[in-house]
Amino acid sequence: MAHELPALPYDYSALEPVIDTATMKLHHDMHHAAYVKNLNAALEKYPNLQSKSAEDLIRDLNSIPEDIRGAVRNNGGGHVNHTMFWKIMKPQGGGEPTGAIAQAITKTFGNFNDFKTKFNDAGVKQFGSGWAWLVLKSGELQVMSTANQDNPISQGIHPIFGNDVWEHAYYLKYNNRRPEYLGAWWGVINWDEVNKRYEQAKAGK
Ligand code: MN3
Repeated sequence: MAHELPALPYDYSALEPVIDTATMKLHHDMHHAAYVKNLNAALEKYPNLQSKSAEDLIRDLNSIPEDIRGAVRNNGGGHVNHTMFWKIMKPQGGGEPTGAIAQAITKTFGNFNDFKTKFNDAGVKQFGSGWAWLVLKSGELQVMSTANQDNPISQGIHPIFGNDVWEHAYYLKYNNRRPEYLGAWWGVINWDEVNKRYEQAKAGK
């Protein structure tokens, strides 16, 4: 069963003005599609790996044959990361966190604003391409960043949500102003989905 590009759960224009329509089209239809295509191509000569989920493939990269390990890391990671990314955003999202994640953020970071500052800082300081993350590591919330399409699950860490700081995610609208993109992005976050992912992380999934 080949990996498939998931449909966006809303229109290309639904996250305007935070994320512009042209960026959404390119990002989903070209970038994410390419990760899926390249992941499938890498798995072509390894039928026994084709039934594994993308998450399972990147969870234990050492078990992936060396000749496709880099391709699986980059494209499997790209597929997992973007599949998450579309879901943790929504039109008319944003606002203060809700539910269990709200309490956990306050407990760990003091308040939502201090958490946002820390998260945005991780995104700004990620040199080149990568992601900023809120993760659950050994039962504790933590902010981290990864390079390229690396996902925390390859390090045994549960990703709760991440923001894409590759230039393709913001350059058309924000040009080189990554901090402005990171600040505006909180206006589309989907706290219901984040809470779902927090529960899954706590359950060790
Ligand atoms: Mn991207």
